[in-house]
Amino acid sequence: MVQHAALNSWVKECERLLKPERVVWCDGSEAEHERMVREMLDSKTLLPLNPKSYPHCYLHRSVPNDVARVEGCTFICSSKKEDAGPTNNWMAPAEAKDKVRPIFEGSMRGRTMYVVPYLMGPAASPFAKVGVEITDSPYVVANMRIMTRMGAVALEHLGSGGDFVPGMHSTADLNPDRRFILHFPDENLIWSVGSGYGGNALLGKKCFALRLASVLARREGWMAEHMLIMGVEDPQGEVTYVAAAFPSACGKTNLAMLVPPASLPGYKIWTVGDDIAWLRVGEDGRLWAINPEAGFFGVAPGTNTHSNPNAMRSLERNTIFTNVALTPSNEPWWEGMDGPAPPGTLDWQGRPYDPASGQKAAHPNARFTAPARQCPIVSKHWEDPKGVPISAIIFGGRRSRVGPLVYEGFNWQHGTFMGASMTSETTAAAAGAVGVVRRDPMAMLPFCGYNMGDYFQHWLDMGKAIPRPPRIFHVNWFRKSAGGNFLWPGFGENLRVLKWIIGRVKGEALAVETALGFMPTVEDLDLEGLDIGFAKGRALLSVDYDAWREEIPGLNEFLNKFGSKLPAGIHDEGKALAKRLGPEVANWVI
Ligand code: OXD
Ligand code: MN
Repeated sequence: MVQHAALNSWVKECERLLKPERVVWCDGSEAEHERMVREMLDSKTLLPLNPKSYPHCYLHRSVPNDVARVEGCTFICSSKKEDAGPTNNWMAPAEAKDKVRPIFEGSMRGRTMYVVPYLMGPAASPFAKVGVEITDSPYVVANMRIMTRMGAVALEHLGSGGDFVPGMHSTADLNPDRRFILHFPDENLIWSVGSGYGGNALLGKKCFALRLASVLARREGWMAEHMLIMGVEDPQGEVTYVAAAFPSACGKTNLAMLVPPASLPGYKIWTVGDDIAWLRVGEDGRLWAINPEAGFFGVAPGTNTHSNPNAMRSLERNTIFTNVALTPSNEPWWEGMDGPAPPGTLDWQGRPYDPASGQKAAHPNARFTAPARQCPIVSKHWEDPKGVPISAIIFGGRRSRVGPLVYEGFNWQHGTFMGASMTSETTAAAAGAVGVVRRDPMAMLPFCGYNMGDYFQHWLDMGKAIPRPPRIFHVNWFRKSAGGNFLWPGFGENLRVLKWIIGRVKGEALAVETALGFMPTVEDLDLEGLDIGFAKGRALLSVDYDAWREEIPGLNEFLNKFGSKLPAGIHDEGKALAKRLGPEVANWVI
């Protein structure tokens, strides 16, 4: 019990419905954490990892059907269907509650109900917001302790009458047919049942900091975005901050922790966040960003000392690994880690792993949950109450053919159109087919809590409300040659693209005007020391007119879904793009 009547009465109400054996209020302390870890080790919810090489690290194996976000079971329960829009699943609030309440009913019998107060945003920030999650999963509590500021600090922030976002979570019977992730934007309420997976069960992350926060942000004139935040320090010591939106598992964590290549001496990168940004107009007229999270919930496969040495160092202690493989020396292992799996490795389900089987040892969406403060290059401003000023917004996707390496929007409205038309190949972060091309505006398709037509309008409105707006860019690290090889080396070399972007922001870098936007020529990019000949450079930095003409009808069809909600500004930009691509595609039909 705390000194907050509304919180106490909601907790009581949950207790009556869920019927737990006991209720535990989490204070976030070390002692509480140690006690819960001991209990989880006893129940095999956690397995210990090698205490020498991975101190205070644990492995969790989830049930095989519960390994990713489930977009098909995720609903926006606004009172009007129109407010959820054509890209969200919708249920009327009363219907949703009637349908899902029976699944919650008595689901915590014999279990402990944890009450987890948490803070999204740095404790000293006026922009931080309080959530309270009720859960029967000690694994969720341990993850929330890394991903948010949890326990006493949140209750202090809340005081006796502050606002909080209530979130009721129960793993229930983990039955995928009885799995629902419900958002009630009118009440600022979350219900999640039947899954223990991060994006479905750590309610502070996608449910609160994106889906509900995006609704709040629109109402209050700010932005909640699926963006990393990073500082790029040039050899003169000047730091420029950028925010970048890429779809899930498309390299946000790697970019946020980039290691500058030796051929660009004097550059340093500072990580502020790797997944979510809350952005507001500052007193100086610039857009300022905070990272509402306190940890990284990163994709393990593909992470290694070459692709992301800073992530590797962030996760070597106090980290929870989920669905990775386990070596005989009790160390985590995944595909794309340094070196092959040692003989005797167990796969993510605890079965002996046979590399000849063609199966993966780690699940493709295996994760690490690591405290942000452990990142060797964490920015000294990562907990700055006012955030960091953003000079550039970068959209990106995974496209083998269509997207050039980088281009810049002509202005905010065109940049908003670039975000609205973002398209990417799907990854294992969500259940379903991998590698399928889908529209994913601003990388927010699964995370926007309201009609995306209104969301595009909100972006356009924000453009008018920011006196000194960031410039908007689009990147694609994944373009392939006709032979199917990646044209761009990626990883640390992406700094070359950031260097051009920052040069543009400062009015120093050159560009040519193309149908898509301003683009560097091969000479405008610093490619010193890279084995990229003129032909490859041209392939990376050209507009594939045929591919773009093919793109237009699908884009048209997607944007048409928003009907009268599609802002005129987006429609106009589509029409202008079609015109620039040539008379063959001038049939922009919205
Ligand atoms: C994530 C996701 O986990 O986007 O960040 O799925
Ligand atoms: Mn994400």
